[in-house]
This record gives sequence, structure tokens and C-alpha cells, in this order.
Amino acid sequence: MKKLGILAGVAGLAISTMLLASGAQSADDAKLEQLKQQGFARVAIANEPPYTAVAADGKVSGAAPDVAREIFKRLGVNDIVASISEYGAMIPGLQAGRFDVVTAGLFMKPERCAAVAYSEPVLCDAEAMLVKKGNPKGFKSYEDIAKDASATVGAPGGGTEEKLALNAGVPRDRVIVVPDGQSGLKMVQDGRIDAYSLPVLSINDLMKKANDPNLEVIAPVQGAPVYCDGAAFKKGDEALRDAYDVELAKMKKSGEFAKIIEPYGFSAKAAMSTTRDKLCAAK
Ligand code: 6CS
Repeated sequence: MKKLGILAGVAGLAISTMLLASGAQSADDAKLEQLKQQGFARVAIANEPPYTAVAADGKVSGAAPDVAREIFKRLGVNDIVASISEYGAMIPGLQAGRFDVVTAGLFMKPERCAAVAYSEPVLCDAEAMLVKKGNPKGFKSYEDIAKDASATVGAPGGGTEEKLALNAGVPRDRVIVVPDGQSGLKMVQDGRIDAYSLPVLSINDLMKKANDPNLEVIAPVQGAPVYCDGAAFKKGDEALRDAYDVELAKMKKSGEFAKIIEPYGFSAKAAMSTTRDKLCAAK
């Protein structure tokens, strides 16, 4: 399957190069044509439910890939093929052409908006912390962790929570990079970190599956903004991004967008109440 996919990709590239040379298409449209020929869009995900998830049989789900799969189908791209990536590696991977788009809950922030071409908002969420029952160190904010010289917090590498903790003054050696949710959960349970921070819905998902009465969720983290993600395209693929946005807007209007994301716990209203421009300008 993989070889077929690569061959299809090469053929698609050849076709779009020919189309370009003949002036039949702009560089932008060529990308969508290439994906149609390829038969799938290569998406980056983190495997962090309910944003993104990969089952034992390899099936990809989660709110972000489910929205992307539906939109690409409407654009004539039959499927998505997902690769798991650390958040901090998603943008470099997109820029290096390893992915066609990031659909992972990669929150819009000015520095990211400068590096990629985001779609309009898709998934919005506040931040949370997983701690021992009773919240023994009394954390309500990242600043509380900074003030306690003995306190450590785990967060995804290159992720928003890592940045929020560092910006709140938690020293680098007390912000522990954690590769995935299960590791973060275990590290809190074992007392190796005092808190593990992810968006609220991700922490709630971990808590539900852990079914451990010795844990507690602090949500929302005081002082942390509510963020929204969008599908992140490579700079230069704005026409593909715009085509994606046309379909996203139709689905928001028809209620199909809500039907996909709300069963995962996300609010369609929250995503529809803001815009890429507002989120990319936010301080
Ligand atoms: O965008 C980010 O950096 C964050 N987004 C999610 C969905 N989880 C953690 C990550 O740090």
C-alpha cells in the first residue's frame, strides 16, 4: 500500500508539474491536484484523545482528523494518512514536506501563525493540570508552580503548556518534557512530577481512562488563555487552505461540523465565535 501511495504521489507530482508548465493551473491549485492524484492527504497528529487517536488496529480518529477526512473527501481527496509527531516537530515536518497538513489540535498563536497557513478555527479548549488527589501543593496556575522551588510540571515537547509554564517563570529544569499522555499520567501517579498539563479535554480523557481515585484535575488553569486550533498548511499552500476553509464554513453552517466534533466534547459554538485573524493576533 505504502509503495503504491508513493508511486501515486510521484505521478501526482509529475501531473501537477506538467499542468503548471502548461499554465493550466496556478501553483496553488497544483497542490490540491497533486493530493487528488495521490489519493490521500498526509496529516500530522499527536495521538492525544479526543483531539487525535490511533487505535491498536491503526485506525485514526479524533475530532481533528475526522473533520479533516470529511473536508478532504469533499475536495476530492479520498482519505488521510496519519503520522504521529511531537507537537514541537509538526511545523518543521510540515515545512520539510513530510506532511501535507497538521490536523492535531495545534493551537493558533502568533509565532505559529507566522510559520504556517492556518485554516479557520476548529477545536477550542482551556488548559488543565493532572495532580495527586487533594492537590497537595495547591496549584491553581503555572505561576504557583514557578513560586514553589520543589515543584515540577510535565508537558508535551514544543507544546503550548511547556511554553506557558516557562513564560510563567517555571525554570527549564522544572518543566519536564513528556512524550505522551500515558507517560504523563504514570509520572504523576509515581510522584516523578507534581503536575501534568494538557488541554482540559485531553486531561479529562486520561482521567476517565485511568479510573484512579488518587488523582485530581485542576481545570481551567488560572491565567491560561482558551486556545483554538486550525488545520495548519505549509506557507505557499494558501489556495489549498482557502479551499479547505470553504468546505469548513459550509459544514459549520449546515451543522455537520458540530455533529463531528461535539460527541468528542468540543464546542462548535466556541470555534464559530472566533476567527483565525483574531487568534493569530492574540497576545
Ligand atoms: O497546540 C499545542 O501545543 C497543544 N495542543 C494540544 C491539543 N495538546 C497539547 C499541545 O501542547
